[in-house]
Amino acid sequence: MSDPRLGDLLTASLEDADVVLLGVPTDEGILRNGGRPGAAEAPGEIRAWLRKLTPFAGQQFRRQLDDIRVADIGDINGGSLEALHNAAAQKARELIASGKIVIVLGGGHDVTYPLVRGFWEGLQAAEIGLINIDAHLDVREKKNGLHHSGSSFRLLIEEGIVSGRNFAEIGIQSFVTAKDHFDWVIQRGSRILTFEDATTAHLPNAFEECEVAITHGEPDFPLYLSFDMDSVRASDAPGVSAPAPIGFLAEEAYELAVAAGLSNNVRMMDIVEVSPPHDVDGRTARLAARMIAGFLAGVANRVK
Ligand SMILES: [Mn+2]
Repeated sequence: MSDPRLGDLLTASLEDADVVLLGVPTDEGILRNGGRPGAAEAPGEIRAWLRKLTPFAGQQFRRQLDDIRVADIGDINGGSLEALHNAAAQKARELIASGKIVIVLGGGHDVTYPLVRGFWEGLQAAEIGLINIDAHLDVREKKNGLHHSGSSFRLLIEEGIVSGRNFAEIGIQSFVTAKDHFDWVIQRGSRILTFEDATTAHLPNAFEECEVAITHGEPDFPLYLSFDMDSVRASDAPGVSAPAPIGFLAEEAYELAVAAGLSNNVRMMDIVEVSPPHDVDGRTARLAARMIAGFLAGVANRVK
């Protein structure tokens, strides 16, 4: 009997791959934002759990993970945070321009700013859509002139990389969000689906509702999904920089990842803020690994 593992399957060459896995290990942007470091260890830890999973997504799926080709091209390293961000943007640009679906393992949430910039440049599309699943809005201003883990979405909108009407945030929580920041996002014409709003609906429907809203129902509207693991409640995801007592269940985070994988529009996804030194029994990294597997199952079963 054969019992293959994803570790045996994440071996496609970059040229042949449908999906590319990339790590951006850094927690410098979290430190700049006053948070707890540790996210620099996340890509290695998430990969270790991912490699142990089987490619069998379940009988509810027509195709399994061995029906797609996935290349793990390792981590981006080096230098100052700005140098790392530039290298990440360059890599995202190249991979997206060559038609790959890209999954990025952060890193703090600051990495989303250069990655979306690279995504936009690589596509050479007039417009892109962006969904952030997060407890926080992450639209703070720079600190001392420097970008940090709480400012990615402000920069992306202010620099015109994403227009406000093409941006949505899902899972935003009470009492960790400044009203001025909330108002700023709404004034940009963006959509906020709070944690309370999102959990009243079946979550995959909430994702699709946001997708339809920000892509204006147009087919082939390229979409980037950013998933901050602190949107999951701390009992299910203790290993993050900013744990939250309230948040999505592990199952809900998994279902959101599957929904994103199934969407033809989603060309790139990041999972950020996992912090292995604060984790309990690898719970958070294991959940991130399951979410990546779920996203891959969705990709394998896309209806083209
Ligand atoms: Mn965030």
